[in-house]
Amino acid sequence: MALYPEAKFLLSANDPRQFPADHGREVAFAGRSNAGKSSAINAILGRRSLARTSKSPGQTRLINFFELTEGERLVDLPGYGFAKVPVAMRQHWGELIQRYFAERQSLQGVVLIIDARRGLTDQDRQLVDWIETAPRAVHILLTKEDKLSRNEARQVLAAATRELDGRATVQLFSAHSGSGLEAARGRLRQLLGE
Ligand SMILES: Nc1nc2c(ncn2[C@@H]2O[C@H](COP(=O)(O)OP(=O)(O)OP(=O)(O)O)[C@@H](O)[C@H]2O)c(=O)[nH]1
Ligand SMILES: [Mg+2]
Repeated sequence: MALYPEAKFLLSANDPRQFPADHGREVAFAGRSNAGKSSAINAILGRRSLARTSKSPGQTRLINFFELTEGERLVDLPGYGFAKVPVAMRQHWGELIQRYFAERQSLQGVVLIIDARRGLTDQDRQLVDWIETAPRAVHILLTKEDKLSRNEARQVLAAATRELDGRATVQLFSAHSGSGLEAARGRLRQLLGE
């Protein structure tokens, strides 16, 4: 059975005034453009296409809120680091995400999606700093593990664990093969305080 069988799309926001009421608990999914955020959300919720995925980067342009149960939400943030996006739009996204992290009281934790083939980038490090403007948990999914050999996967995990040095929990994941899925589900429930 799906983890949250009643999960449904709530609204898209382009401006903090459009955010749903800041009550209850929510967990946000963040990461570079095309890293696999929307795919991870669908895999974790066991729903084929609740969050929209795409082969071309920069598809999630708004902050998308999903309701899991009453008072529990999951948030799909727009990806960063996509060079082809006009500067003004990139700035707008940056400000939107930064304000979201700075102001959102109901935000319990962030699942940071990182393409395991790239590892952590400077923008990912910057994001961890923004998230930590309030005391919040960060859980990292090193995704697309299916694209790596076992040995490569082990090395990426070791390097990320070493670098993060306790600031975040980290695991390997694949939305396609389902590896790491149960661990990610367990961590999501923890972050939501269940
Ligand atoms: N091999 C593999 N491909 C994946 C995996 N997860 C996502 N992808 C692919 O990566 C591409 C981007 O996935 P999305 O989930 O749309 O990525 P996103 O981070 O939401 O992208 P934006 O919304 O554009 O920022 C798609 O072509 C997916 O099929 C995975 O675990 N393994
Ligand atoms: Mg997306």
